Amino acid sequence: MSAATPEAIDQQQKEREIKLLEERLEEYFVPKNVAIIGPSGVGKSSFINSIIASFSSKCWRERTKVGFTAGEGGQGTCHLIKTTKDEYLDTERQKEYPYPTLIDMNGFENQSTEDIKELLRYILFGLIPHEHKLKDALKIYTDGGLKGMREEYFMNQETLKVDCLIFVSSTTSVLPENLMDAVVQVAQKEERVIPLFGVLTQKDKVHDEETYMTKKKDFCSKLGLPENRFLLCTNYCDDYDKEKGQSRWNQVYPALDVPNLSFMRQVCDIGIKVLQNDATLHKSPSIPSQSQQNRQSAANPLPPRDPPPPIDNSVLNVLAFAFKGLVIAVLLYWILTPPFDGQQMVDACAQFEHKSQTLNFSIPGIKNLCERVGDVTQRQLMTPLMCFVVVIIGMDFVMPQIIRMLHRLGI
Ligand SMILES: Nc1nc2c(ncn2[C@@H]2O[C@H](COP(=O)(O)OP(=O)(O)OP(=O)(O)O)[C@@H](O)[C@H]2O)c(=O)[nH]1
Ligand SMILES: [Mg+2]
Repeated sequence: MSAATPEAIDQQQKEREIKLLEERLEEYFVPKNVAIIGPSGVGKSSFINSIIASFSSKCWRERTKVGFTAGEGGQGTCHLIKTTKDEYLDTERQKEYPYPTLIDMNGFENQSTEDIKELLRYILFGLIPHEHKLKDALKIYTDGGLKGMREEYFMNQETLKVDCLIFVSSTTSVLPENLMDAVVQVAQKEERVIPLFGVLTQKDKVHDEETYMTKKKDFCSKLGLPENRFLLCTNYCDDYDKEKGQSRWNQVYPALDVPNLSFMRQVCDIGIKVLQNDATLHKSPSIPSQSQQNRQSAANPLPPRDPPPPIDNSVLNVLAFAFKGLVIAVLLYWILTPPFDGQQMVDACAQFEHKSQTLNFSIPGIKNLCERVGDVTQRQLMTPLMCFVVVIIGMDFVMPQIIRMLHRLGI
């Protein structure tokens, strides 16, 4: 019997890794939102494409654009781009599992300034929508400061709340320590704590083991990463194709996929989750725009007043539910009102009863009707109807809290 080739062994390992990953994914239903961050050109988009290729048995495909963004005319990622499992998976069988939604982005220089941290907060809380240009957000800061940014983004829905953050750097570039500081500060030290992972790309360019080990140590200690949250990888790229003498668009490379899959098994673990996931970004009081402020101060140079207190989201929720209840009650009242005057019916029944007693006669149909006159005129129906409305609205309010509690308990 001939010995298995290294390629066949890699292929077997890849299949085993996919099986292990899917066993993890079986433990929950909603895909995790996994965001990839790092400075320009370190291989973030290449890493996302490599991860997607590792999930596939066919070939690598360009799912998010690769290319280093140098300056304004650069070729790389400019927008926040999400790629969902339905877009990247090859088979219907795989789509039944909650494979993660991968979020690619660009626009972060090696800085730990207020604008970078603020933008990062919005991203982590899901306030930045798919295909939004991140450089625009930073431009808003340049033009209108923190107030301008808040005005622009605070009212956005939390549509893409990040469950896990992967910081990417490369073995060949200087560690972006300032950006790493900003990420640790915003993702790990604020109320909502997001699991952080780290990737060093360009394993193929590591020639000096000692230099690499020093870099890896610094990278992991700065981000506070244990071994299971770190990956050294070679991405699917032109250099690797050249080395193999093959083209990635015709195949996958199981040797590259195996470590990626093993890493993604950690990322997708249900146990590695956000702390204080229900915390909301502190929404400060509405701030007038710069031009409004200028106009106001020119026309009316009053001393600044205390800002109004922030509107609590839960108060808004209660008001919304109360309004909904009111609308349902009014509609029910309108639908159930009989098409005749209830009071006239009551009077007629009283006269009928009086006459039937004095003249000693009875008409059974009318007698029965008059006995149920309260039902017909709704008086007795209103109390159960109101109870019904209160219970329905109460359930609307209570059910999300119960589901969230069960979710937190991991049920
Ligand atoms: N040799 C080698 N090259 C890589 C590797 N990963 C990425 N590259 C190359 O690095 C360049 C930049 O890769 P991208 O994936 O576009 O980097 P990015 O971080 O998304 O860049 P921006 O979107 O501009 O921030 C490309 O030419 C890739 O082919 C790797 O592991 N090894
Ligand atoms: Mg990119």
